[in-house]
Amino acid sequence: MSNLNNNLIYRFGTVALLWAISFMAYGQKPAPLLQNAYHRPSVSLNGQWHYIVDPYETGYRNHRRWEPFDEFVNTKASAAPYWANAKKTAPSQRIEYDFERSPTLEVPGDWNHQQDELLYYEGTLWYERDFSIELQPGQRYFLYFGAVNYRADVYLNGQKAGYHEGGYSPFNFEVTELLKSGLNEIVVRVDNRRSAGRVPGLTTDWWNYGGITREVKIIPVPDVFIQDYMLQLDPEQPAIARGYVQLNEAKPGQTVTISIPEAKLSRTFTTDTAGRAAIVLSAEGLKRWYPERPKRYEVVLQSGRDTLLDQIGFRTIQASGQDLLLNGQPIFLRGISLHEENPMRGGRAYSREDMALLFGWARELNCNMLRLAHYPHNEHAARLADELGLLLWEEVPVYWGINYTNPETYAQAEQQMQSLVQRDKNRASVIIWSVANETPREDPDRLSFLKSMAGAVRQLDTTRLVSAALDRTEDKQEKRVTVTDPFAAYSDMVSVNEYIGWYGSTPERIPQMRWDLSSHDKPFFISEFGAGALYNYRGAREEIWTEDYQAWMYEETLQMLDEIPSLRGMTPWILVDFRSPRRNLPNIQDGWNRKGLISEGGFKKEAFYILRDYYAKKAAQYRYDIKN
Ligand code: GCB
Repeated sequence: MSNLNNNLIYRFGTVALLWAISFMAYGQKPAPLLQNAYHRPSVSLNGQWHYIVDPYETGYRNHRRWEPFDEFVNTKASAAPYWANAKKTAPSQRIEYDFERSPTLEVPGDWNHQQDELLYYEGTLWYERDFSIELQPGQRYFLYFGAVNYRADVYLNGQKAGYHEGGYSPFNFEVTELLKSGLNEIVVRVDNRRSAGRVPGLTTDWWNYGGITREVKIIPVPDVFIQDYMLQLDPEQPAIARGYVQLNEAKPGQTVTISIPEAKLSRTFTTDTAGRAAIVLSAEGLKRWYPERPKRYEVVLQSGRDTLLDQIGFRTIQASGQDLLLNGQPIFLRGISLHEENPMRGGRAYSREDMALLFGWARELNCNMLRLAHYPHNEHAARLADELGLLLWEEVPVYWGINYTNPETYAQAEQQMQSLVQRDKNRASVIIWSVANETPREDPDRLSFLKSMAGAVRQLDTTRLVSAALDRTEDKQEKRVTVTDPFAAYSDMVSVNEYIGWYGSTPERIPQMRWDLSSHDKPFFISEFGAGALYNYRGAREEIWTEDYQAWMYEETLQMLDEIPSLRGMTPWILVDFRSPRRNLPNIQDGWNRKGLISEGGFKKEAFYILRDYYAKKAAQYRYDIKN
């Protein structure tokens, strides 16, 4: 064989080998999400992490071929990838990064608010820290992230644990083989660039906070452990709580015990060949969860060496004709929309305290409900809402013009929905899964996209309602408003973003509008309306951006909406002013969307009190007995 041929075979073989290795190293997706990671004992990796800003991806890609080092570099032999976390060992050694001498950022936390020069940064940033752990025999270990926006590539001791996409979803990797007793090094590459195929896509009306925005921890579990469970009242037979427990292994004949000690309930079930045990419990003696009496029970799940605790409230939610029934009784949702942002500190909200601040304001507003817009919020939100008695609408960022024809975009959207349902499906507060916000109704691809999303959610959870925030249809001549979006037919509650008097007209127009919802025999919900106002800017009510204009808009809108017979609730836009790179009017917006009822400094605007009083009236109108 000629040298040339030999050379080609050699080259081809090398390429194939590298490709095979790269696939192993590069292709690892997260392990199935642990149910109730919240209550599992863990080792926290929160705190100060070193960081390197890397806009040109020097630590990630070959500078000529622009390929990720993941695909062809053996970390042991090369210091180039930043995850090698190389340290100089000889005087002449050239290494052009050094985590140890780099500054630090707090985790959890977005990078935008921790360093002035990172306020608008969108790109790659590397995080690194050391930690110590003592491994126990017979245990498995998972590395858990509450959320990283948007893509995370995670390396433990120089090896790739895996990658994850989706900026608001929890994920975990099994790292039993990568961890060692004693000192370990973790490096995370975070990339928060907007892109057309991502979810959300290129544009949003909120800040694209980057970084490890939620907690990081290592969770030990026994060899055989409780991977997942669900326990909810059966909406059709509310005297029964149903669900399942799924072990991580497909092991039949394993026993699983569920107890609710306070109710003196305890039953043992046996797993089938899939390692799954169907659960049926009598719920007759259980007090129901209501916003006014958010009763939760401690539930203990035990199988083999694994024991898990949860706090679960029991309630039903149904749409029946034009009514929403909570525990079988009609309810009106006195809501408000919310972004996951703590304006007082600045940046993404991530802690229980952050959520307590926001929820406290919502309670002052006489709310019994919140719309967590437009993406999954941190887990404290649903946990705290369970505790305080606030109902929740939870959503994924299928927002405006994402790519409705790209199968990868769909897979990403469904994945985000699945992990949200997986995380929050045992929370009494969550009553609505929203699959989208303001998506183009005329686009048939979008309709198939949303229908598939709704189908996927219903497969995972049959105990809650599915909806999406749609656009209204306005006949300008006739002054008639309808909902013609075909997705309304697939939604359990017809929800629209309204904005008459703000977008396309002024508030004088509001009293002239007639709503025609005769084609929808479903509960009707206003998922948004609002007007921008700068706190303490006062003037004539016709003067845009004044508190007076916003207050006028609220008065007119509430009067108009109150006339709609099927209206069963609303979440006006929005509780607090929030940062948005789209809002550039000097001295008024300065980078903030001003539709908040509260300013970024925590001051209440006039419209806050108008909505508060309206909600007090609605609460009196929709009284129900707390029977059980
Ligand atoms: C909307 C969007 C929301 C925006 C809001 C606004 O309809 O759903 O994300 O922030 O309008 O202020 O324009």
